[in-house]
Amino acid sequence: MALDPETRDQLIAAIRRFVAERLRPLEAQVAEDDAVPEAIVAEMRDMGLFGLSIDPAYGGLGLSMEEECLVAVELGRTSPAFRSVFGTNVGIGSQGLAMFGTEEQKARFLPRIASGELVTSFALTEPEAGSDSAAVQTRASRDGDAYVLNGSKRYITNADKAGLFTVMARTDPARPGAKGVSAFLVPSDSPGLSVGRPEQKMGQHGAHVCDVVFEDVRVPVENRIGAEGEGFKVAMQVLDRGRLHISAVCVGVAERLIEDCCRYALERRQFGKPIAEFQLVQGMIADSRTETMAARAMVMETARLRDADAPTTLEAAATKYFASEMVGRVADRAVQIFGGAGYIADYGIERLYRDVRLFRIYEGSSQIQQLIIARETLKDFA
Ligand code: COS
Repeated sequence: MALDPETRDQLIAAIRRFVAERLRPLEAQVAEDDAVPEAIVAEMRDMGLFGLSIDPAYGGLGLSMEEECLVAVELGRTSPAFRSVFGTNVGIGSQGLAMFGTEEQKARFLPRIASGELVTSFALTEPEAGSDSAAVQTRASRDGDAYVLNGSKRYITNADKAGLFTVMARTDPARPGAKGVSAFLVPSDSPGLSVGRPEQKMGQHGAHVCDVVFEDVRVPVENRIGAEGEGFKVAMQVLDRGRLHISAVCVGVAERLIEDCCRYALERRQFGKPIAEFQLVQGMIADSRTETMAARAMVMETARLRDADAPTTLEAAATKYFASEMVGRVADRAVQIFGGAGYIADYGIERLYRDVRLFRIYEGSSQIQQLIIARETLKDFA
Protein backbone atom coordinates (compact mmCIF):
# COMPACT_ATOMS: atom_id res chain seq x y z
CA MET A 1 0.00 0.00 0.00
CA ALA A 2 1.31 3.40 -0.89
CA LEU A 3 -1.14 5.11 1.48
CA ASP A 4 -2.04 4.29 5.04
CA PRO A 5 -5.53 2.76 5.21
CA GLU A 6 -7.09 5.85 6.79
CA THR A 7 -5.77 8.21 4.09
CA ARG A 8 -6.83 5.73 1.40
CA ASP A 9 -10.38 5.57 2.79
CA GLN A 10 -10.55 9.36 3.00
CA LEU A 11 -9.41 9.68 -0.62
CA ILE A 12 -11.97 7.16 -1.80
CA ALA A 13 -14.75 8.83 0.20
CA ALA A 14 -13.78 12.24 -1.23
CA ILE A 15 -13.89 10.86 -4.78
CA ARG A 16 -17.21 9.14 -4.17
CA ARG A 17 -18.64 12.47 -2.95
CA PHE A 18 -17.13 14.36 -5.90
CA VAL A 19 -18.68 11.86 -8.32
CA ALA A 20 -22.10 11.97 -6.65
CA GLU A 21 -22.33 15.69 -6.01
CA ARG A 22 -20.32 17.33 -8.79
CA LEU A 23 -20.11 14.92 -11.74
CA ARG A 24 -23.38 13.00 -11.88
CA PRO A 25 -25.55 16.13 -12.07
CA LEU A 26 -23.55 17.21 -15.15
CA GLU A 27 -23.70 13.94 -17.11
CA ALA A 28 -26.43 14.96 -19.57
CA GLN A 29 -24.93 18.41 -20.14
CA VAL A 30 -21.45 17.00 -20.81
CA ALA A 31 -22.89 14.52 -23.30
CA GLU A 32 -24.84 17.25 -25.07
CA ASP A 33 -21.94 19.74 -25.17
CA ASP A 34 -19.34 17.02 -25.91
CA ALA A 35 -17.15 18.84 -23.39
CA VAL A 36 -16.31 18.69 -19.68
CA PRO A 37 -16.57 22.20 -18.12
CA GLU A 38 -13.21 23.80 -17.33
CA ALA A 39 -14.35 24.47 -13.73
CA ILE A 40 -14.69 20.70 -13.20
CA VAL A 41 -11.29 20.06 -14.77
CA ALA A 42 -9.82 22.61 -12.32
CA GLU A 43 -11.44 20.76 -9.39
CA MET A 44 -9.94 17.51 -10.69
CA ARG A 45 -6.50 19.15 -10.73
CA ASP A 46 -6.99 20.40 -7.17
CA MET A 47 -7.93 16.90 -6.01
CA GLY A 48 -4.72 15.49 -7.48
CA LEU A 49 -6.55 13.23 -9.94
CA PHE A 50 -4.07 13.87 -12.78
CA GLY A 51 -1.25 12.51 -10.63
CA LEU A 52 -2.90 9.48 -9.00
CA SER A 53 -0.31 7.02 -10.30
CA ILE A 54 2.74 9.29 -10.35
CA ASP A 55 5.54 8.98 -7.82
CA PRO A 56 5.26 11.52 -4.97
CA ALA A 57 8.87 12.51 -5.76
CA TYR A 58 7.38 14.17 -8.87
CA GLY A 59 4.29 15.58 -7.16
CA GLY A 60 1.85 12.71 -7.66
CA LEU A 61 -0.11 10.68 -5.12
CA GLY A 62 1.87 7.52 -5.95
CA LEU A 63 -1.04 5.14 -5.48
CA SER A 64 -0.42 1.41 -5.60
CA MET A 65 -2.24 -0.41 -8.42
CA GLU A 66 -4.78 -1.74 -5.95
CA GLU A 67 -5.49 1.77 -4.67
CA GLU A 68 -5.67 3.12 -8.21
CA CYS A 69 -8.22 0.44 -9.09
CA LEU A 70 -10.32 1.26 -6.02
CA VAL A 71 -10.33 4.90 -7.15
CA ALA A 72 -11.11 3.90 -10.76
CA VAL A 73 -14.14 1.91 -9.57
CA GLU A 74 -15.47 5.06 -7.85
CA LEU A 75 -14.83 7.13 -10.97
CA GLY A 76 -16.68 4.51 -13.00
CA ARG A 77 -19.90 5.45 -11.21
CA THR A 78 -20.48 8.30 -13.64
CA SER A 79 -20.02 9.02 -17.35
CA PRO A 80 -16.66 7.58 -18.48
CA ALA A 81 -15.93 10.92 -20.19
CA PHE A 82 -15.06 12.48 -16.83
CA ARG A 83 -12.34 9.92 -16.11
CA SER A 84 -10.97 10.42 -19.60
CA VAL A 85 -10.05 14.01 -18.72
CA PHE A 86 -7.13 12.77 -16.60
CA GLY A 87 -7.13 9.08 -17.58
CA THR A 88 -4.28 9.44 -20.06
CA ASN A 89 -2.16 11.30 -17.47
CA VAL A 90 -2.72 8.51 -14.95
CA GLY A 91 -2.25 5.71 -17.47
CA ILE A 92 -1.28 5.28 -21.08
CA GLY A 93 -0.06 8.85 -21.65
CA SER A 94 2.39 8.95 -18.73
CA GLN A 95 3.35 5.39 -17.96
CA GLY A 96 5.86 4.86 -20.78
CA LEU A 97 7.78 7.76 -19.27
CA ALA A 98 7.11 6.79 -15.64
CA MET A 99 8.15 3.14 -16.12
CA PHE A 100 10.96 3.44 -18.68
CA GLY A 101 12.06 7.10 -18.76
CA THR A 102 15.41 8.38 -17.53
CA GLU A 103 15.63 10.46 -14.36
CA GLU A 104 16.21 13.54 -16.51
CA GLN A 105 13.09 12.85 -18.64
CA LYS A 106 10.97 12.20 -15.57
CA ALA A 107 12.16 15.37 -13.81
CA ARG A 108 11.44 17.36 -16.99
CA PHE A 109 7.86 16.21 -17.51
CA LEU A 110 6.31 14.28 -14.62
CA PRO A 111 5.71 17.19 -12.18
CA ARG A 112 3.62 19.02 -14.80
CA ILE A 113 1.81 15.77 -15.72
CA ALA A 114 1.01 15.08 -12.06
CA SER A 115 -0.37 18.58 -11.52
CA GLY A 116 -2.46 18.42 -14.70
CA GLU A 117 -0.67 21.41 -16.24
CA LEU A 118 0.47 19.08 -19.02
CA VAL A 119 -2.05 16.66 -20.56
CA THR A 120 -0.53 13.56 -22.13
CA SER A 121 -1.65 11.29 -24.97
CA PHE A 122 -0.59 7.85 -26.15
CA ALA A 123 -0.06 7.73 -29.91
CA LEU A 124 0.20 4.12 -31.06
CA THR A 125 -2.80 3.42 -33.33
CA GLU A 126 -2.60 4.30 -37.03
CA PRO A 127 -4.98 3.90 -39.96
CA GLU A 128 -3.22 0.63 -40.89
CA ALA A 129 -2.10 -0.39 -37.38
CA GLY A 130 -5.03 -0.94 -35.01
CA SER A 131 -5.12 -4.42 -33.49
CA ASP A 132 -1.90 -5.12 -35.41
CA SER A 133 -0.05 -2.47 -33.48
CA ALA A 134 3.42 -3.75 -34.49
CA ALA A 135 2.61 -2.59 -38.05
CA VAL A 136 3.15 1.12 -37.28
CA GLN A 137 4.30 3.03 -40.34
CA THR A 138 5.05 6.42 -38.76
CA ARG A 139 8.72 6.86 -39.49
CA ALA A 140 11.38 8.26 -37.15
CA SER A 141 14.59 8.83 -39.17
CA ARG A 142 17.75 9.72 -37.33
CA ASP A 143 19.24 13.06 -38.35
CA GLY A 144 22.19 14.13 -36.18
CA ASP A 145 21.06 14.70 -32.62
CA ALA A 146 17.38 14.36 -33.51
CA TYR A 147 14.81 12.06 -35.12
CA VAL A 148 12.52 13.34 -37.84
CA LEU A 149 8.97 11.99 -37.53
CA ASN A 150 6.60 11.57 -40.47
CA GLY A 151 3.26 9.78 -40.47
CA SER A 152 -0.16 9.85 -38.89
CA LYS A 153 -1.89 8.46 -35.84
CA ARG A 154 -5.59 7.74 -35.47
CA TYR A 155 -8.21 7.79 -32.64
CA ILE A 156 -5.80 9.38 -30.17
CA THR A 157 -7.56 10.10 -26.87
CA ASN A 158 -7.12 13.66 -25.52
CA ALA A 159 -5.00 14.62 -28.54
CA ASP A 160 -6.72 18.01 -28.79
CA LYS A 161 -5.75 18.87 -25.20
CA ALA A 162 -2.38 17.17 -25.06
CA GLY A 163 0.83 19.04 -24.35
CA LEU A 164 2.90 15.87 -24.66
CA PHE A 165 2.53 12.73 -26.78
CA THR A 166 4.13 9.34 -26.25
CA VAL A 167 4.60 8.32 -29.88
CA MET A 168 5.54 4.90 -31.22
CA ALA A 169 7.37 5.25 -34.54
CA ARG A 170 9.51 3.05 -36.76
CA THR A 171 13.22 3.76 -36.45
CA ASP A 172 14.30 0.76 -38.51
CA PRO A 173 12.37 0.32 -41.76
CA ALA A 174 14.36 -2.84 -42.49
CA ARG A 175 12.59 -4.49 -39.53
CA PRO A 176 8.89 -4.50 -40.37
CA GLY A 177 7.51 -5.86 -37.05
CA ALA A 178 7.77 -4.98 -33.39
CA LYS A 179 11.56 -4.77 -33.30
CA GLY A 180 11.80 -1.73 -35.59
CA VAL A 181 9.63 0.44 -33.31
CA SER A 182 10.87 3.04 -30.80
CA ALA A 183 9.00 5.30 -28.35
CA PHE A 184 9.36 9.09 -28.15
CA LEU A 185 8.17 11.98 -26.00
CA VAL A 186 6.90 14.62 -28.41
CA PRO A 187 5.68 18.03 -27.19
CA SER A 188 2.50 19.09 -28.98
CA ASP A 189 3.98 22.45 -29.96
CA SER A 190 6.72 20.79 -32.03
CA PRO A 191 6.71 22.40 -35.51
CA GLY A 192 5.07 20.07 -38.04
CA LEU A 193 2.75 18.36 -35.53
CA SER A 194 -0.96 18.92 -36.15
CA VAL A 195 -4.10 17.56 -34.52
CA GLY A 196 -7.35 16.90 -36.39
CA ARG A 197 -10.90 17.71 -35.30
CA PRO A 198 -12.44 15.50 -32.59
CA GLU A 199 -14.30 12.55 -34.17
CA GLN A 200 -18.06 12.23 -33.72
CA LYS A 201 -18.52 9.08 -31.66
CA MET A 202 -21.32 6.70 -30.66
CA GLY A 203 -20.85 7.54 -26.96
CA GLN A 204 -18.46 8.81 -24.30
CA HIS A 205 -19.23 12.35 -25.46
CA GLY A 206 -16.95 14.78 -23.69
CA ALA A 207 -13.95 12.51 -24.26
CA HIS A 208 -12.24 13.36 -27.52
CA VAL A 209 -10.25 11.30 -30.01
CA CYS A 210 -8.46 12.89 -32.97
CA ASP A 211 -5.94 12.17 -35.69
CA VAL A 212 -2.40 13.42 -35.11
CA VAL A 213 -0.19 14.15 -38.12
CA PHE A 214 3.60 14.43 -38.09
CA GLU A 215 5.27 16.29 -40.95
CA ASP A 216 9.05 16.50 -40.51
CA VAL A 217 8.68 16.84 -36.74
CA ARG A 218 12.13 17.06 -35.13
CA VAL A 219 12.41 15.22 -31.82
CA PRO A 220 15.68 15.43 -29.87
CA VAL A 221 17.43 12.11 -29.25
CA GLU A 222 17.11 12.72 -25.50
CA ASN A 223 13.32 12.39 -25.90
CA ARG A 224 13.51 8.71 -26.88
CA ILE A 225 12.10 6.38 -24.20
CA GLY A 226 14.30 3.32 -23.78
CA ALA A 227 16.64 1.95 -26.42
CA GLU A 228 16.02 2.04 -30.15
CA GLY A 229 13.77 -0.86 -31.12
CA GLU A 230 12.28 -1.22 -27.61
CA GLY A 231 9.24 0.99 -28.25
CA PHE A 232 6.78 -1.83 -28.93
CA LYS A 233 7.57 -3.49 -25.62
CA VAL A 234 7.15 -0.15 -23.86
CA ALA A 235 3.71 0.19 -25.48
CA MET A 236 2.68 -3.36 -24.56
CA GLN A 237 3.68 -2.91 -20.93
CA VAL A 238 1.85 0.38 -20.75
CA LEU A 239 -1.23 -1.41 -22.11
CA ASP A 240 -0.91 -4.28 -19.62
CA ARG A 241 -1.33 -1.67 -16.91
CA GLY A 242 -3.97 0.38 -18.73
CA ARG A 243 -6.17 -2.65 -19.33
CA LEU A 244 -6.42 -3.24 -15.62
CA HIS A 245 -7.39 0.36 -14.92
CA ILE A 246 -10.09 0.20 -17.63
CA SER A 247 -11.41 -3.02 -16.09
CA ALA A 248 -11.83 -1.23 -12.76
CA VAL A 249 -13.79 1.52 -14.52
CA CYS A 250 -16.03 -1.20 -16.06
CA VAL A 251 -16.75 -2.50 -12.54
CA GLY A 252 -17.68 1.01 -11.41
CA VAL A 253 -20.09 1.58 -14.30
CA ALA A 254 -21.67 -1.85 -13.68
CA GLU A 255 -22.16 -1.04 -9.98
CA ARG A 256 -23.75 2.27 -10.93
CA LEU A 257 -26.10 0.57 -13.40
CA ILE A 258 -27.14 -2.01 -10.81
CA GLU A 259 -27.90 0.80 -8.37
CA ASP A 260 -30.01 2.59 -11.02
CA CYS A 261 -31.81 -0.68 -11.87
CA CYS A 262 -32.62 -1.48 -8.23
CA ARG A 263 -33.99 1.99 -7.50
CA TYR A 264 -36.08 1.91 -10.64
CA ALA A 265 -37.34 -1.64 -10.11
CA LEU A 266 -38.43 -0.83 -6.55
CA GLU A 267 -40.32 2.24 -7.71
CA ARG A 268 -41.82 1.17 -11.03
CA ARG A 269 -45.13 -0.64 -10.55
CA GLN A 270 -46.76 -3.03 -13.01
CA PHE A 271 -49.47 -5.63 -12.44
CA GLY A 272 -50.13 -3.89 -9.10
CA LYS A 273 -46.66 -4.18 -7.56
CA PRO A 274 -43.07 -2.98 -7.95
CA ILE A 275 -41.35 -4.81 -10.81
CA ALA A 276 -38.56 -5.70 -8.32
CA GLU A 277 -40.96 -8.32 -6.97
CA PHE A 278 -41.01 -10.23 -10.25
CA GLN A 279 -38.55 -13.08 -10.33
CA LEU A 280 -37.63 -12.57 -13.98
CA VAL A 281 -36.47 -9.04 -13.08
CA GLN A 282 -34.71 -10.39 -10.00
CA GLY A 283 -32.90 -12.86 -12.23
CA MET A 284 -31.44 -10.03 -14.30
CA ILE A 285 -30.38 -8.13 -11.16
CA ALA A 286 -28.79 -11.28 -9.73
CA ASP A 287 -26.85 -11.99 -12.93
CA SER A 288 -25.58 -8.42 -13.09
CA ARG A 289 -24.55 -8.39 -9.43
CA THR A 290 -22.79 -11.76 -9.67
CA GLU A 291 -20.82 -10.87 -12.79
CA THR A 292 -19.84 -7.49 -11.34
CA MET A 293 -18.56 -9.17 -8.18
CA ALA A 294 -16.54 -11.60 -10.28
CA ALA A 295 -14.99 -8.78 -12.31
CA ARG A 296 -14.17 -6.81 -9.16
CA ALA A 297 -12.43 -9.85 -7.69
CA MET A 298 -10.38 -10.29 -10.89
CA VAL A 299 -9.42 -6.60 -10.90
CA MET A 300 -8.30 -6.57 -7.28
CA GLU A 301 -6.43 -9.85 -7.48
CA THR A 302 -4.56 -8.74 -10.62
CA ALA A 303 -3.81 -5.35 -9.05
CA ARG A 304 -2.31 -7.06 -6.00
CA LEU A 305 -0.19 -9.26 -8.30
CA ARG A 306 1.09 -6.13 -10.07
CA ASP A 307 1.87 -4.51 -6.74
CA ALA A 308 3.90 -7.61 -5.90
CA ASP A 309 5.83 -7.17 -9.18
CA ALA A 310 4.46 -10.41 -10.64
CA PRO A 311 3.88 -10.64 -14.42
CA THR A 312 0.25 -9.79 -15.26
CA THR A 313 -0.02 -9.83 -19.05
CA LEU A 314 -2.37 -12.83 -18.98
CA GLU A 315 -4.30 -11.64 -15.93
CA ALA A 316 -4.76 -8.09 -17.26
CA ALA A 317 -5.99 -9.41 -20.63
CA ALA A 318 -8.41 -11.85 -18.97
CA THR A 319 -9.68 -9.16 -16.61
CA LYS A 320 -10.18 -6.64 -19.42
CA TYR A 321 -11.90 -9.28 -21.55
CA PHE A 322 -14.28 -10.32 -18.78
CA ALA A 323 -14.94 -6.88 -17.27
CA SER A 324 -15.62 -5.10 -20.58
CA GLU A 325 -17.93 -7.86 -21.85
CA MET A 326 -19.57 -8.02 -18.42
CA VAL A 327 -20.45 -4.32 -18.32
CA GLY A 328 -21.93 -4.66 -21.82
CA ARG A 329 -24.28 -7.35 -20.52
CA VAL A 330 -25.11 -5.35 -17.40
CA ALA A 331 -25.94 -2.28 -19.51
CA ASP A 332 -28.08 -4.38 -21.83
CA ARG A 333 -30.05 -5.78 -18.86
CA ALA A 334 -30.39 -2.25 -17.48
CA VAL A 335 -32.10 -1.13 -20.70
CA GLN A 336 -34.36 -4.19 -20.39
CA ILE A 337 -35.29 -3.51 -16.75
CA PHE A 338 -36.04 0.13 -17.54
CA GLY A 339 -38.05 -1.02 -20.59
CA GLY A 340 -39.30 1.89 -22.70
CA ALA A 341 -37.63 4.32 -20.29
CA GLY A 342 -34.32 2.58 -20.91
CA TYR A 343 -34.54 3.60 -24.55
CA ILE A 344 -35.41 7.24 -23.79
CA ALA A 345 -32.56 9.73 -23.42
CA ASP A 346 -33.94 11.43 -20.26
CA TYR A 347 -33.18 8.44 -18.04
CA GLY A 348 -29.50 8.25 -19.01
CA ILE A 349 -29.49 4.45 -19.32
CA GLU A 350 -29.24 4.44 -23.11
CA ARG A 351 -26.32 6.88 -22.78
CA LEU A 352 -24.38 4.55 -20.50
CA TYR A 353 -25.30 1.64 -22.80
CA ARG A 354 -23.60 3.49 -25.67
CA ASP A 355 -20.71 4.62 -23.47
CA VAL A 356 -19.73 1.12 -22.33
CA ARG A 357 -19.59 -0.24 -25.87
CA LEU A 358 -16.15 1.31 -26.26
CA PHE A 359 -14.65 -0.74 -23.42
CA ARG A 360 -14.75 -3.85 -25.63
CA ILE A 361 -12.75 -2.08 -28.31
CA TYR A 362 -10.12 0.31 -26.99
CA GLU A 363 -6.85 -0.64 -25.28
CA GLY A 364 -7.18 -3.91 -27.18
CA SER A 365 -10.44 -5.44 -28.45
CA SER A 366 -11.98 -8.50 -26.81
CA GLN A 367 -10.57 -10.57 -29.66
CA ILE A 368 -7.04 -9.28 -28.96
CA GLN A 369 -7.48 -10.12 -25.27
CA GLN A 370 -8.59 -13.64 -26.24
CA LEU A 371 -5.50 -13.99 -28.39
CA ILE A 372 -3.21 -12.88 -25.55
CA ILE A 373 -4.97 -15.16 -23.03
CA ALA A 374 -4.69 -18.18 -25.33
CA ARG A 375 -1.04 -17.48 -26.19
CA GLU A 376 -0.03 -17.05 -22.56
CA THR A 377 -1.95 -20.18 -21.55
CA LEU A 378 -0.55 -22.36 -24.33
CA LYS A 379 2.97 -21.14 -23.53
CA ASP A 380 2.82 -22.96 -20.20
CA PHE A 381 2.28 -26.31 -21.92
CA ALA A 382 4.47 -25.97 -25.03
N1 COS B 1 4.95 -7.15 -22.18
C1 COS B 1 6.27 -7.18 -22.57
N2 COS B 1 6.66 -7.54 -23.82
C2 COS B 1 5.70 -7.86 -24.70
C3 COS B 1 4.33 -7.85 -24.36
C4 COS B 1 3.97 -7.47 -23.04
N3 COS B 1 2.70 -7.44 -22.65
N4 COS B 1 3.62 -8.21 -25.43
C5 COS B 1 4.49 -8.46 -26.42
N5 COS B 1 5.75 -8.24 -25.97
C6 COS B 1 7.01 -8.42 -26.71
C7 COS B 1 7.16 -9.88 -27.13
O1 COS B 1 7.77 -10.64 -26.10
C8 COS B 1 8.01 -9.76 -28.36
O2 COS B 1 9.36 -9.56 -27.98
P1 COS B 1 10.50 -10.64 -28.42
O3 COS B 1 10.41 -10.70 -29.92
O4 COS B 1 11.77 -10.03 -27.91
O5 COS B 1 10.12 -11.92 -27.77
C9 COS B 1 7.56 -8.46 -28.98
O6 COS B 1 6.96 -7.68 -27.93
C10 COS B 1 6.53 -8.68 -30.07
O7 COS B 1 5.43 -9.33 -29.50
P2 COS B 1 4.45 -10.26 -30.33
O8 COS B 1 5.24 -11.17 -31.21
O9 COS B 1 3.50 -10.85 -29.36
O10 COS B 1 3.71 -9.18 -31.26
P3 COS B 1 2.46 -9.33 -32.22
O11 COS B 1 2.69 -8.51 -33.39
O12 COS B 1 2.11 -10.77 -32.41
O13 COS B 1 1.26 -8.57 -31.43
C11 COS B 1 -0.54 -8.20 -29.94
C12 COS B 1 0.84 -8.78 -30.21
C13 COS B 1 -1.59 -8.56 -30.98
C14 COS B 1 -0.91 -8.78 -28.62
C15 COS B 1 -0.41 -6.66 -29.86
O14 COS B 1 -0.19 -6.12 -31.14
C16 COS B 1 -1.61 -5.96 -29.25
O15 COS B 1 -1.76 -5.91 -28.02
N6 COS B 1 -2.47 -5.38 -30.11
C17 COS B 1 -3.56 -4.55 -29.65
C18 COS B 1 -3.07 -3.16 -29.49
C19 COS B 1 -3.99 -2.32 -28.70
O16 COS B 1 -4.33 -2.61 -27.56
N7 COS B 1 -4.39 -1.20 -29.31
C20 COS B 1 -5.22 -0.28 -28.67
C21 COS B 1 -4.66 1.06 -28.95
S1 COS B 1 -4.05 1.87 -27.62
S2 COS B 1 -5.61 2.74 -26.82
